[in-house]
Amino acid sequence: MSDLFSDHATPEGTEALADGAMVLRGFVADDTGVLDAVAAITAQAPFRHLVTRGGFRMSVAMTNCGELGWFSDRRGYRYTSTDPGSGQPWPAIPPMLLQLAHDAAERAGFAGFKPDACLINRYVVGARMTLHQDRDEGNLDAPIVSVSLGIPAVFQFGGFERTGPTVRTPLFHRDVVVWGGPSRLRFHGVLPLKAASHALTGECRINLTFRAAK
Ligand code: MD6
Ligand code: FE
Repeated sequence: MSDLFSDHATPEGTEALADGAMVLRGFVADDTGVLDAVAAITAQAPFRHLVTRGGFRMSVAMTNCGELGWFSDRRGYRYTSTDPGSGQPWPAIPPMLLQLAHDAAERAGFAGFKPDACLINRYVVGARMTLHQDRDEGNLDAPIVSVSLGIPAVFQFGGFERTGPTVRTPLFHRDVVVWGGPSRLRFHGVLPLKAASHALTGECRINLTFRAAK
């Protein structure tokens, strides 16, 4: 993968996916710290399976922290300032997660990233995310920082239309994808998870995506 864009110099331990999109391999130093933070968030705002506008139950379970949280129901997709399940504000983004997102963005060349939304996804074996664009955010100049923990997944990314060629890369425990600039609106998805187990998460994958949504 790293010689796909061999004319683009990338920092040590990083792999360019496209112009403005890269994987930072093993970037998460404190994996248990991140998972403890996720556990504290889900104690307040539990994982749940959202439905799409079309009425399909998503295979990935979701929750959020931050001033805004991503939500979907029969009325469609949107960001909300409260958890529709409880009526309470989404839990705040813990400082250690803000720091992680900021540092990953900086490492990828996006200085000063201050996310106000963090979508947390939980995948079990067989769960997947079909090709989509992340375009509901107010600030498309800011990148997205995406943290992978637990069992591996295959990330799929394409161009600016749903159809057309895609490239695939595995994402492992502690990898971070940073995605912005000219790649910010690329279609991407996650293939159905294969059976596996991880010492810290069991048979699941936890993904956190940090955005500037306001
Ligand atoms: C996932 N990630 O990795 C889903 N979106 O589970 C995303 O949808 C995503 O990883 C935008 C940028 C990076 C991502
Ligand atoms: Fe996405």
